[in-house]
Amino acid sequence: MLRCLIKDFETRPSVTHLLEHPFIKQAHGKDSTLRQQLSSLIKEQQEHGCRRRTRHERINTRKTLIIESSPDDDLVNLEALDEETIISHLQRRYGDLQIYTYVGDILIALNPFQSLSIYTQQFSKLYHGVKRSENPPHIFATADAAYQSMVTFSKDQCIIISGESGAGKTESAHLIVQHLTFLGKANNRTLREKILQVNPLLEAFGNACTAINDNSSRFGKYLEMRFTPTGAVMGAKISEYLLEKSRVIKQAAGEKNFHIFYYIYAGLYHQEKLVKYGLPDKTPPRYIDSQNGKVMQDIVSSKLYKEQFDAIQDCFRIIGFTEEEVNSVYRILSAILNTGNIEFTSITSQHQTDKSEVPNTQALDNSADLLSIGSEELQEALTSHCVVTRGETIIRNNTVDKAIDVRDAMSKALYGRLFSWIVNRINALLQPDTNICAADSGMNVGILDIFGFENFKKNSFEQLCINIANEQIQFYFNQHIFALEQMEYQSEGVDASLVEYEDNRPILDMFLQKPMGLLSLLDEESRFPQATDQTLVDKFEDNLRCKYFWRPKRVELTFGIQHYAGKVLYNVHGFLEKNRDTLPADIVVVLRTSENKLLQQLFSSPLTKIGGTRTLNLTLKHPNRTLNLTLKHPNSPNVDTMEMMRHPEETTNMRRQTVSSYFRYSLMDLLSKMVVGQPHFVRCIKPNDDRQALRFCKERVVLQLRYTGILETVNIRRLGYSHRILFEEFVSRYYYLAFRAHQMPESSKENSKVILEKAKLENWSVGKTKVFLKYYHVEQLNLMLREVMARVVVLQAYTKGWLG
Ligand code: AOV
Ligand code: MG
Repeated sequence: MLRCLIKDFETRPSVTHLLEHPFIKQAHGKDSTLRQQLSSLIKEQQEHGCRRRTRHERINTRKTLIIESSPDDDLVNLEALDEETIISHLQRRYGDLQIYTYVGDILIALNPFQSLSIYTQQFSKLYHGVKRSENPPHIFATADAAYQSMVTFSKDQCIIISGESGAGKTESAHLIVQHLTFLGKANNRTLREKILQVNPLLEAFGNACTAINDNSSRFGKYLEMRFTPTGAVMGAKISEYLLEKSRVIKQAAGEKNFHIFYYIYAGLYHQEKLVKYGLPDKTPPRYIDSQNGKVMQDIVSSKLYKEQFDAIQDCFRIIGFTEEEVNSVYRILSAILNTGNIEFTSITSQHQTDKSEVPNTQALDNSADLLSIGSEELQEALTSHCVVTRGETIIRNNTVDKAIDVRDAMSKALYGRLFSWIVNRINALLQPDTNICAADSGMNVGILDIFGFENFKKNSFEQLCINIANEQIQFYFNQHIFALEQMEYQSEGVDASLVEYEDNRPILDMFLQKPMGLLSLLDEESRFPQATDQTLVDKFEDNLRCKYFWRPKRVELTFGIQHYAGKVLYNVHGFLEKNRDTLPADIVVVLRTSENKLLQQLFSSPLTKIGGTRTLNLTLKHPNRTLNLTLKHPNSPNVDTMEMMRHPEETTNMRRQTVSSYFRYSLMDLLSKMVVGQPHFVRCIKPNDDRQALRFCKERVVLQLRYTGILETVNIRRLGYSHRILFEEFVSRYYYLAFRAHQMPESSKENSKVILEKAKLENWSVGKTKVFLKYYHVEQLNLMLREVMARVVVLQAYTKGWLG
């Protein structure tokens, strides 16, 4: 059957070269009409030129071009395996708008920077339970592989999408969710619709325009889709990681705040509701005015923001948020914008020095009103703080600078907690019925979409965390693709060529080791009240003596890191404060007095005592050696307790939790989720930095292929055995292929061989305890198994008389 790759004729500058495509060349019989169709398309193009057509013309002339999958689709099939061959191959494919290419079971996705018509229902149908090689590579095929594997073996799956900022991870994650909802057809249409609204809603709150990507993810997201034992979608659960809260109060030049602020401003402006939310209609609030007033024009004139606001309203409604909840969300967002507009002046009197006050209380009053708290109490909490010494409570004044810090800390806390609340609420609304689907049923597909590697002109603490997270994902990839596989060849006595790869473990150790890793040093320094940016960077320099760290001579307060993906210079300015992420107890106390139910919830979390450690042994195990992924972390797993509340009387015996210790915990939590599932990797590549369609910048692509280890991956996929299955598991999985259904053959090497021979597979190997398979074997076995199972079910139905 022909499989098609549909392309809009009008978007193609030229299709002449496609006549050279091997499939088109070989077309015969019925398929030769394809060649004719293509020739007429080209003729048409030559006659009409490549001008942009009108919408009407486009609809009338829309043609489809049909291309069969080819051996070219997988880099493993290339004859020569040098960098140049791989790159020209990818370049040619990209020119043909074939953005996807396989490396065995791994998918490479080149960002097309234009919308393609290959994600329709028609394509979803194509990529449904068929062999990968039957269709051209596609993100849907990866989703299908995960889904089929889950259904066949009731085993959790995990799709890990990686790539640098702007490479296409988030788009890929959407497409995977779209295809999984198609595959897991629930009778419950509403549920499917709800799941499809999750990403747009979260992106409104967690994504923002950066210098690299207009829709850059500023948080990490692990979305688990849950299915019934028969494979119908049942619900979803999101885990969020490390939202970049600092963006709420300040954005780098040319960047913006989180999308939602612009959406609500535009939406409320058009609904003439700005007054209700205390938002000024002429001058934009400081937090969203990084472009000196221009933003107001944008907001008012942008149809897009207004449409997005309407879309977000729909998302909330479809997912099941109540009107009251949504209204509370808008109130809190507006309160944050008003909070940012509170200004302070310094007053000095004889007795009190450096006291601050709020000269114009308009913004303060608005904020207090929206948060349903007293305006005076709020002012008090911003301009002073309580300290307890020897059992006595003393009130101290805040300087103007301190008051500004407290104000901004409050805004960040409000936004951070609101975001976590939205995630928790979505989880509650999309929770599957545990009677049908147990949480640990093995019927989950997790999709990881984090913030990609970043290297700006100026990089701060946020970039450090983002890049460490990417470092960790790269490590995970290496472990799976190289380390585990090769260790097993050796211990099982299987003859396979070893492939060398760049191990980024030393870099990761430099960050995460205790007590001398960079994050520990940062934590230690954060505990000293007298610490400064200078003392911090000196401490790094004194203690981090390895080739991945250096201190540039002429740039002050800066250090450099040689990451797996390149060199990055970090400026330590603000590291300590960002890491401490202090939220004064006085603010928490006043926010707790709110009459707003949602706000009460956000700040009602109980205090968690920190101290002691929890250890998690990740299951990346090998018979001879457990991979050293044992991580210890302060036992503070609750997002709601992320920002510690420090009531003066409760500060004793408690170590404050810092962002970096929470981050360390988050990484571990994420890994622990990922390792339970069978991984599927999608490597997104950014073909150019100008976001131009069809521009393939060789140097940029080569760099990404190098640091992601694609060349080595091609090698190991060609030479190695990506699937190693214990005889016991192999026989119990596949005995249907060689034995009768009622026979229960012994789980032995011999029986494993019988099955492999009966299945007519070649190039496999057997070790001491395991069967060693190439990536394509598993797919073949699973397909055969599904066919046999289907026959068995039909047979049983006949024998039982169900089918007459
Ligand atoms: P990212 O998630 O990898 O960056 P995105 O998924 O946001 O990158 O992609 C960036 C932009 O590239 C999108 O907004 C689209 O315009 C375009 N794009 C990506 N993939 C496709 C596709 N398959 N089809 C059409 N356009 C695409 V970041 O979150 O910044 O790390 O942090
Ligand atoms: Mg993203």
